[in-house]
Amino acid sequence: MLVSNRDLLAPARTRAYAVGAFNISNLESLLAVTEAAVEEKSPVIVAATPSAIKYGGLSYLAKMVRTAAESSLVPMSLHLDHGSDFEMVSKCVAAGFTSVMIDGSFLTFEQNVALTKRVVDLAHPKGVSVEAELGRLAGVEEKTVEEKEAVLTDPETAREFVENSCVDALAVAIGTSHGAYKFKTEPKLDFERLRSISEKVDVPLVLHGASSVPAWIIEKASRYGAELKGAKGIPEEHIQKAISLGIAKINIDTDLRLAFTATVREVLTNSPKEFDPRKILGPAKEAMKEVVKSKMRLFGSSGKA
Ligand code: PGH
Ligand code: CA
Ligand code: ZN
Repeated sequence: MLVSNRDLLAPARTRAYAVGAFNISNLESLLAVTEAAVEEKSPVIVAATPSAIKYGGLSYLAKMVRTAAESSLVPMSLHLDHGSDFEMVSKCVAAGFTSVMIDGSFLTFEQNVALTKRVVDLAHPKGVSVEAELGRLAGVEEKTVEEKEAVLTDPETAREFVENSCVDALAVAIGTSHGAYKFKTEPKLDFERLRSISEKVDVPLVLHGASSVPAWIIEKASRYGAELKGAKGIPEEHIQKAISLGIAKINIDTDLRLAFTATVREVLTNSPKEFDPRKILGPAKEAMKEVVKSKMRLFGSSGKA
């Protein structure tokens, strides 16, 4: 059965682990996430962005995830990631999503509160939980957010935001960004800011843009022709520290894409006679699954299902 993020995240915050939210857009990525959760006995959040929904179809994705939840016996939620507007959220709630994010990070504080509150009023009576974003992450989203447009989350504003919007979880900006190119120099997160937000806000906090961009995946992809010079992510120690300071949900997309692409390239290079999609996508799914499993161990959610 699908549960809401509220059900998944409440024990995570009090027991100092985090639940991974993994972006899916097709059968292979969903199988990778589901099989990883079953093998790790981990709660899991299956996340779909508006662009994933455009790609896979709302009804296809929602029904596929429902099937995954019915056959897997681990607590799973179906979450709208970076919901763009009220209409998108309404459609997803109607399609059976158990959790939604409304991304008002480009609005003013008042507009963001008002939109989030409107989503909360729609979602809560249906048992659907709501995540909002305060501050603004840089990087690849529906449209790219330039570095100079990024805004870190102010702790006192965060307290006010949660109080006024009645939101269930808050995505914070502390120096991460979306995509494979997070830092030009050394990785740096603002842990003091996170500590202070954590003290003021009692809903679970969410870390977006949390992919580590592992060197070994970049090397493998590059060996088979990928061009990913300068790719850099969040070191795993930073992730653990963030969890200890109150992060209870961690979003991962880029690392799955990289694992998928590196393996597709490897198979196509090493087996030029192969043309069965299952023989190409099957190994790519396995590679994504291994990444998801290692995240669950890193986040401490393994064995918590
Ligand atoms: C994310 C994913 N999705 O909402 O925040 O971030 O690009 O670091 O995987 P990454
Ligand atoms: Ca945003
Ligand atoms: Zn995100």
